[in-house]
Amino acid sequence: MIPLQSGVQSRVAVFEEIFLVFLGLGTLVGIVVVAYVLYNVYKYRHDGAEDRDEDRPSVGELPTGGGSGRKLFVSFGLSAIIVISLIVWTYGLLLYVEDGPDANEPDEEALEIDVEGFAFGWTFIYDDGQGGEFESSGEMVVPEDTTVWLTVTSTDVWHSFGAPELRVKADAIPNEYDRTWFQTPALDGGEEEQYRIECFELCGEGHSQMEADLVVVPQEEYEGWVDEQASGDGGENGGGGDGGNETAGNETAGNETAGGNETDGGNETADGGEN
Ligand SMILES: [Cu+2]
Repeated sequence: MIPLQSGVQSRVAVFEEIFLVFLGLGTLVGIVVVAYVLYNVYKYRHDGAEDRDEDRPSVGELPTGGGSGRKLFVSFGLSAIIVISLIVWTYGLLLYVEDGPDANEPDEEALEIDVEGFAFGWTFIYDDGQGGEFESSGEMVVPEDTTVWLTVTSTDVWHSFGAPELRVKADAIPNEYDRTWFQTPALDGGEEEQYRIECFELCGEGHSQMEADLVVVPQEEYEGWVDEQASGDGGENGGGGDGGNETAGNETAGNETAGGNETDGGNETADGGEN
């Protein structure tokens, strides 16, 4: 799912790159260190002879370093260069993840979706393109090869929106609006792809069922879905009303139990800024 036509680097690709570079360098350093240790173990092995090798180190002896500390200086300098470049490089990539791919030039094609967490489910609010909006409950449908921006909040207690496979996570806190983004993959042969959305903040007894599907579909299919949603019972706000036009039968079950727990909200909103 890495190849993208739009040339936007996805979060998945960024984190994979960071992981592989650190894994590669770590492995390299490990090999050098272990090889050097083994070389010395072999060089100074006990061969039964009693003669004292001139350059054999003895217990408690301090290393003297060759060439007036040049060896030490070079190894320190090299390590510093590697570590500092890694920090700068990683920081740059993380800034890209923070700011999004359209930080410099706004992406007109980007899709905006508002996400509302509630005990225990997710509502996705879309712009219908005609000045109105419609809701999808339990299923976030998005077109392929597109940058999707989310504004995440909660209507009751603290939740955390996450789509692990897309490396997306955002706080869902009442009256706070956390922005995050992800890039949908270009679909191979028009087959839709599905990812899971979960809650990552223990929020009550229904927490572990607080899931939704993120479905990536071809562009035309997405447009058809938007028309269908917008013309269906668009504009209706009742929580129960949305369940009907969705395929997400299991999600509606979760929503229903939410009603009874709404009162929990009071004590949760009381505590101020965490993280
Ligand atoms: Cu939760």
